[in-house]
Amino acid sequence: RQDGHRAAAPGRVLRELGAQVLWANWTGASTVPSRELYPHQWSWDSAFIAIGLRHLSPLRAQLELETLLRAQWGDGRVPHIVFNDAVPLDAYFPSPDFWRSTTAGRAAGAPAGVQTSGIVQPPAHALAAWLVHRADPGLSRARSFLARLRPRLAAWHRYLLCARDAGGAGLAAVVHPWEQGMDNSPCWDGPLSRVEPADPAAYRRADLDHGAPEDRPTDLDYGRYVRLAEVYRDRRYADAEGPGAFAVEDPAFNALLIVSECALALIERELAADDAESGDSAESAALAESAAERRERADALTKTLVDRLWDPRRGLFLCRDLCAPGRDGELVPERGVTGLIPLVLPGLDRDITATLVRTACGPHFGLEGPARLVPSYDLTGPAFDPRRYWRGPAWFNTNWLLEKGLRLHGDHPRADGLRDALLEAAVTSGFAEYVDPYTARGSGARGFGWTAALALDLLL
Ligand code: 9WN
Repeated sequence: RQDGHRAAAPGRVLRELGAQVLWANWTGASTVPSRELYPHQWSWDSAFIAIGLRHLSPLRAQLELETLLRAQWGDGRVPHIVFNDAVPLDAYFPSPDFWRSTTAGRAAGAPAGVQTSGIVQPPAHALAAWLVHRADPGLSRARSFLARLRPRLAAWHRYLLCARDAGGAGLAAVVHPWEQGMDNSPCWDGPLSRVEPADPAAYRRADLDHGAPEDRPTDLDYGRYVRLAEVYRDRRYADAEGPGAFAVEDPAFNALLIVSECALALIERELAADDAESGDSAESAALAESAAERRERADALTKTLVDRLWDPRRGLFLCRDLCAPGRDGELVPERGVTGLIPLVLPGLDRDITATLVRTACGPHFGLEGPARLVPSYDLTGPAFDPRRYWRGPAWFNTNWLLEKGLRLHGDHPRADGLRDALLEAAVTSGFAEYVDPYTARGSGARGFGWTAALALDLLL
């Protein structure tokens, strides 16, 4: 299937192939990223998958988000993995017995009826919920989809904005590279270097049963991931004691939080209008006020993002390593695609958006040549590797976000070019997990959930 469908695959063929992937990965209540490599539900994958699934089945797209949010913890966190009990324990590492959500997670309010991880992933969910609602507002109202999800989304954002404000400036910090979602990005090499790796004999990497070692993070990276997760678990997932050995303010994570705050404001305005229509004026006024506060918060957070993470010299946002020496830690001098993602923000200064587009098109990311898709890391950087996961390959979710950002700021020709390149790479690679940024040759899993979903979204 890999190279069987050429660039000009008509929309109908692409839609059918993308739908086949999403149907094959559907488990009855949610979608796995990949049957082999990732056989459970992942948090930000589900958000992107719901955005595509809404075009095929608005009901399934609603269920996708509902299933994830049912696994929310009492403190508001949405776990990065919701485990499927029917899958053998050794199919994925770390498995539920590692995270111990129902015991170690109890103090933080982990739910009893489902096993989850204890860390989070980027908050794209309110954005997804809004888009899913818009796909079929009648069905959404009939199932009270937004009304049921809103309190959960609000608690999720509150958790990130309060419990995760490790830097004290208002931005959310991630405490593990898996939380940011770009696991082995060179942006983490510095912050991770202080982490003592766990003993490799104490665990088995199930990912290497399905993924080529040269495509995946190294054993040294894994040792550090495991150590960080163990320490957080053994502290019972408590955030109040302050960050452990790793705490980073990340541009993409916070940009998605801001975009989702704006989406949650739209959700609240919609619900306020419904309440006004049904005569509940007190509830309607409360929702409208909350929506207005969220808009203001989104503007304030955008300013903070610029103050704390913008690097005018490099022309992109950087990660802030909060555990580095100094009162505010230090900016990490690596160019990762995370630093371009704030292009999705509606409230960014024109100068900054123009600079971000220049950076995306320039030698470091090569959007106007030589790259076909925007790489995950600086093409000229010392750590660049076109095969290894988040150290160079191009990913479909980050490119989809950049396509949205270009379009939002009125750059339709570039957005069209990126969309066409994404669609071509998705279909010719068999909906690969990631591709070589120069050749668009696929690597990692095939039939990958968000690749199919976001291609469907771009088609329509
Ligand atoms: C760890 C599921 C996830 C994505 C991440 C991606 C990868 C997991 C892994 O797969 O991470 O969470 O086992 O490598 O880096 O972004 O959500 O697709």
